[in-house]
Amino acid sequence: MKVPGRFITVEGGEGAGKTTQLAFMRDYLERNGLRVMATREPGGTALGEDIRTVLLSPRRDGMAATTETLLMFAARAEHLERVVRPALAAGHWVLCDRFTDATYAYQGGGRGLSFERIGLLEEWVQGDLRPDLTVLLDVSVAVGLERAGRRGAADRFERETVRFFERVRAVYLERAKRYPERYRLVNADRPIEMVRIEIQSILASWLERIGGWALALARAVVATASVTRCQPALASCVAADWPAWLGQADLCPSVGPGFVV
Ligand code: Z5A
Repeated sequence: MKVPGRFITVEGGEGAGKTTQLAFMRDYLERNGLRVMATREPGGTALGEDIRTVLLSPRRDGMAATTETLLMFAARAEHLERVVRPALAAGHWVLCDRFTDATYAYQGGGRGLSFERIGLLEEWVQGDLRPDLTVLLDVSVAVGLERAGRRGAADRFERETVRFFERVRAVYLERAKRYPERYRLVNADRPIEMVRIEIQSILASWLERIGGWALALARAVVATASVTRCQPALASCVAADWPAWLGQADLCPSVGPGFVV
């Protein structure tokens, strides 16, 4: 029987609060009896994290938009093959900080790469895999940049202009309108707690909607899972623990088809 893992992505501009809210989301889903794996893009695998370092390094200033896009999808291919698909197949609910919507927003909107080309890569790398739910934290550019600015040295993206981030935001909003079934739009200009409460209510009604046998089966999977050596590494992966988790994943080459319940 197919195990009902679900794929949830969190998107938003610079400083939208994705990392902060993703930790709350994970906690909420786990309290609802679900097995959750949190991850991020670009990254989520040892190779993906190396690619991320290249992509974010200010030393790579001036990287061609095509190169940037292909690197995003190279990291994604690795992430899907080694982490996301196996986790979904094993019944995990995968919570991902950014996914392909970010490519449409940043490389499409921000850099001006054609959406058709991004669509071709999406088909090639993902096949028919798309997020089941995408929470878009919409933050005004000034507020987001101010928050991100508190963090110290800016990465290669954070050095972009306000107009770049306005284009990114516009594409996210267009996509939210275009895919209302999948997207939930949240005003992230508000305080952390208010955003958290709204996301919790979104998750609650989404769980309610899924309901029935799918949710019961997902919970049963958690209750009856026979834990393999690799599973704790996946299950305990939280945004703040990426380096630790990646270290463990490296020790677990069987995170993949051998990852079974
Ligand atoms: N990128 C791409 O171009 N194409 C792609 O396909 C993909 C990614 C997948 C790295 O992503 C870069 O990769 C990203 C796009 C590009 N570059 N940019 N920009 P990332 O997600 O790792 O990097 P990020 O967007 O820079 O994340 P971030 O700045 O860390 O933002 P965040 O995770 O959304 O925010 P946070 O860490 O939760 O919060 C930031 C600070 O604000 C922190 O001090 C919080 O306490 C504070 N905060 C959060 N929420 C609030 C609220 N509501 N009120 C007040 N303060 C808040």
